[in-house]
Amino acid sequence: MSVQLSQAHANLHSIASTLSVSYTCQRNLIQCGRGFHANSEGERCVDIDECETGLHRCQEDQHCRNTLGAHRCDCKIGYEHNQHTHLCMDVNECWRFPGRLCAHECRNTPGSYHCSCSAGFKLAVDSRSCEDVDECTDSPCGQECANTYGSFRCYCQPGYVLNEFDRTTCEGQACLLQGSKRQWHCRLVMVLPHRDSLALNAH
Ligand SMILES: [Ca+2]
Ligand SMILES: [Ca+2]
Repeated sequence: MSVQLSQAHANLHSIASTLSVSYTCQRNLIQCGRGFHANSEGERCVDIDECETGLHRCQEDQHCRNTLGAHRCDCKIGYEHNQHTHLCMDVNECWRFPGRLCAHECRNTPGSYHCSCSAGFKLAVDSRSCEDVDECTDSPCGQECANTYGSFRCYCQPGYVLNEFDRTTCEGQACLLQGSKRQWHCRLVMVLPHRDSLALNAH
């Protein structure tokens, strides 16, 4: 205890005995700047974690990040701070990175984006590339099917021709021997997709 402090202590003791009151010596409270507060011992200033204590001013769609003496409100992934509105706005990834995210088509969504493929293709496992659909696995042709990149083609066995309208049905004329007079007549045979056959008599 310094000489001055000892003298002050003696003076206080003298005054206290005169007034019949007790006293204790307390350390002066430390003064901390904005964003800081005194630690529990009152010895030093420590940072206030506004994110932990709920003192932040972040919106619900923002992430609070504590910094020394302050805090930040970061936008979530897929959003960015707009200087005019001061809000977190969705990033239109399709506009920002044209042709770089999706093999075929890109559709912007809130906070993200979605790739899709042209007809005849399906989205690959990486959710970006497009791969050919093998349409022949679903037997779309009356007779034969050939898968092609982005499409498929039907063709018919000898004696049959492909219907020029639906491009899947095979039509043929099979001549049949009928009766004892050995008369011939022909019937139109349509071979439809999924192996259903329809026979129409044609004389
Ligand atoms: Ca987006
Ligand atoms: Ca195909």
